[in-house]
Formats: sequence, structure tokens, C-alpha cells
Amino acid sequence: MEFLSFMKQAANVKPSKKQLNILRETPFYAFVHFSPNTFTDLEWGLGNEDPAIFNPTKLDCEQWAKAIKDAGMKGMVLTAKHHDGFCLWQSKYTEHCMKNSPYKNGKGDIVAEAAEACKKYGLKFGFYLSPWDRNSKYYGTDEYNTYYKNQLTELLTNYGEIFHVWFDGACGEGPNGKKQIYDFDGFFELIHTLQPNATIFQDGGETRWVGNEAGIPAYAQWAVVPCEISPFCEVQTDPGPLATGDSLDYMFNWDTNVGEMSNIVYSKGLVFSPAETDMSIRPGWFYHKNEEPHSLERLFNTYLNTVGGNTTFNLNVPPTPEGLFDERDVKRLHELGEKIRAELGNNIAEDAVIEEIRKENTNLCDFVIKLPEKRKIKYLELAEKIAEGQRVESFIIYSKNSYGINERVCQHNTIGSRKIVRFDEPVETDEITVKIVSARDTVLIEWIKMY
Ligand code: FUL
Repeated sequence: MEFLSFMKQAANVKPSKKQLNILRETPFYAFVHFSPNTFTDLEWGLGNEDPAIFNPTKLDCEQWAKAIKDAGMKGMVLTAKHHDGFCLWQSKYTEHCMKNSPYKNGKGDIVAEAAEACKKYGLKFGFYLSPWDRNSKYYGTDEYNTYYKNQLTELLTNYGEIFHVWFDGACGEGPNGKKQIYDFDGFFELIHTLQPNATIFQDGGETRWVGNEAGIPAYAQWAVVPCEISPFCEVQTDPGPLATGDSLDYMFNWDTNVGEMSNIVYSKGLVFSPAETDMSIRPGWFYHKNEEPHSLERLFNTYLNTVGGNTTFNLNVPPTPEGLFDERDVKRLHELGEKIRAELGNNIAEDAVIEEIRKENTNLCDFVIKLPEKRKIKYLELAEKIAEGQRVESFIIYSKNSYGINERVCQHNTIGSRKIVRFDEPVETDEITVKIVSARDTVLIEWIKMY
């Protein structure tokens, strides 16, 4: 395969409709980790917890939904079952569930309460169903895959529209000391059939792990990656010009060069698989009363780097044993929403004239953004027409100074679905130039905004 035609193919790898939807409509959503761990102060339950300990006396999913909405998030992903195997709904297939919790005398269904609260507050709803199950007697046998699919079916059919299904990578031993070989193909097929609009999160799935839990995307963040990284996605190109069979099978999402040109040329073929950044508002995924939420600055920076860095952002907020979000977290979420609205709520380039200067025989171009008068700019937001693919490798931003000379402000890699660049110092100017200095095909920009 020729290098240049491969580069063009890479530039034209496209998202599915649901991938496009999550990137564009729902880039910021909440994880909610709630299980017997909340009552035992653990992060990984053992699987032998007494269901009677799960007793949230003040449970209020509407309080969660309000706080999530207040932060500007658009959805909620609830841990319907974590590694301890306890189900937050009335599962027909196990006793290790709400049937044996004192909550509502064993009649409670927290998945239903959370889904209804989301509906009421205009949030999308999704769930996490841990494949690793430290309670199920079936774990480690073929029957477990059936058990798991039965539970998936309950969750996919009884709670309305599901926007996102989250698969955990952890695969430990079950109660009988055995490990499980998961039937992921079967799990995914069920989701595709029962909830065709739901995106699937999985290490190698249609949304993939960003590679860490600290909220840090790669410095060049690609949604177009080797199929070796995301084997569950449709291959949309020929093999790269330097492909040698299984050459990239050693790669993983935490490698920093995933998706770069120097990497993809060795691939068997490319797929569209945007990253999701998952991080907790506190150090733990579950509630521990001595932990504090991260600072507003850390959370806002993470928002800029993730939603503004071509990934989705799944921010976890753990309920307390009473079943409420801690007031400290509610306050922090409110502050975060206010900060996002204050900093990024008012596009000051709405009335700008944008001139596109295309250069012959190259993919490169300049975007000159002319404002009617000098304005103070702190952030520049760029979005590629991601429905057509991801193309920009690198760009430089210039600001025109009072002598009419373009001064270089900064250089960045990749744009993708959304790139938010924060200037070290706000610039005051009536003209900004974005110079695309490296691109895989004709650059298509969907919007340019300034704040
Ligand atoms: C990990 C799990 O082991 C953690 O408990 C948590 O659920 C996190 C989101 O994924 O793999």
C-alpha cells in the first residue's frame, strides 16, 4: 500500500451514528458507583457481603440527577452490579440483589429509581454491569455467560432508552477460584439488538479507555486507531504500508503514540474508536467519608483536556451510605457547572468573519478569524467535521498585534471532535490565525469559537 493513499484512507475513517452522537451530544456524563462497598468502605467487594448491609435510608436519585445536571453533564451511568456481584435491581437470576436488602422491604429497584430521575431531569441513562463477579456460583463456567446475558437483557429491556453500556476490564477469580472467559461477542450482539443506539465502552470497543484514571488524554488524541487496539470495531482501511501481520498486537490504550502516523502505518487496518476519560471526583470510585472531592481547578482543567481534547468525560460521583451525594460533592459539581458556563458559555466570535486560505496541491490551510474590534480572548475552541473523519495532525495559533504583525501564541496537536485551547495569558486582538501545519486530507472545520 502506498503511504499517501493510506494517509487519505486514515483521514476518511468515519464514526458510526451513535459514536457521533456521544461525541457531539453527550460528551460529559456522570458515573455513579454504588454497591455494598459503600457500606463496607471497600473499593473491591469480596462477593460474600450480606445483602442486609445494603440499606440506604435516605436514597434520593433525584438529588443525584439535579447535581449532575447542575455540573452541565448530560447523562448518568450507574453501577448496576460491581465486582461483588450484588445487583441494584430485582434480578430474576440471583438472590444476591435488592430482594434481600432491607430497603423498601426487599422490593426496591435502584436502577429504576435512577432511570426515572434521569428521565425527569432530561438526562440520558446508562449502566455498568461488571463481568467480573465474585459472588456468582456460575463464574468460571459457560453457564456464567448465559447468566450475564440474562442480566444484561433485564437491564436492556426494563429501563427505557439506554445510551451507554460500560464494560469493566477487570477479570479476577470468582468464588470457586476460577477465572471466566467472557463471551464479549455475544454480550455486544445483545446490546446491538436490544438497544441499537447505545454506545459500548470497553478497552477495545466502540468507545475505548483513555488509558488512565487520572483524567489525562494523550498529547495527540486520535479517534482513528489501529484495529489491534479496538478489535471490536469495523476495519475501514487497507493494512498500513509497513504492516507485517500481527505487528501491533502488543499495543495498549496507555501507549502515548496510539493513532499517530508513525504508529498506524504498521497496523492491519484502522477503526474509529474515540476515547472516554473516566475519573472520580474523589480518590476512590466508591464513597469513603474521609476523602475530599478534587479541587475545582483540577476538575475544570480535566474538563478542558478531555471534552476539549477529543474524548468524552465520565466523571464519577459516589453516593454516601445514606444514598445521597455528599454535600461537598454537590457543591463542587455546582461550582464546576458555574465555571464551565462562565468561562465557556459565551462565544465572542459569533460575529467574526472567518476567511479560509487554502493552498494548492496540499491539505494545508489557514483560518483567519476577524473580529469587529479588539477583544480579550482566553480560549479558542475548534471542531473538525468529525462525521467525515479526523484529519488535523498539528496547528499553530497566531494573534495579530497592534503593529499588524502575527505573533505566535502556541502550537497543538490534533483537533478531532472538539479541541479547547486555553491561552497561558489572555490575548487582546481583533484577528487570530489558525494555521494548519499538518493534515491527512483536506481540512474540514465545523466550528471555531472564542471565549
Ligand atoms: C475498574 C474497576 O476495578 C474499578 O472498581 C472501577 O469500577 C473502575 C471504573 O473500573 O476497572
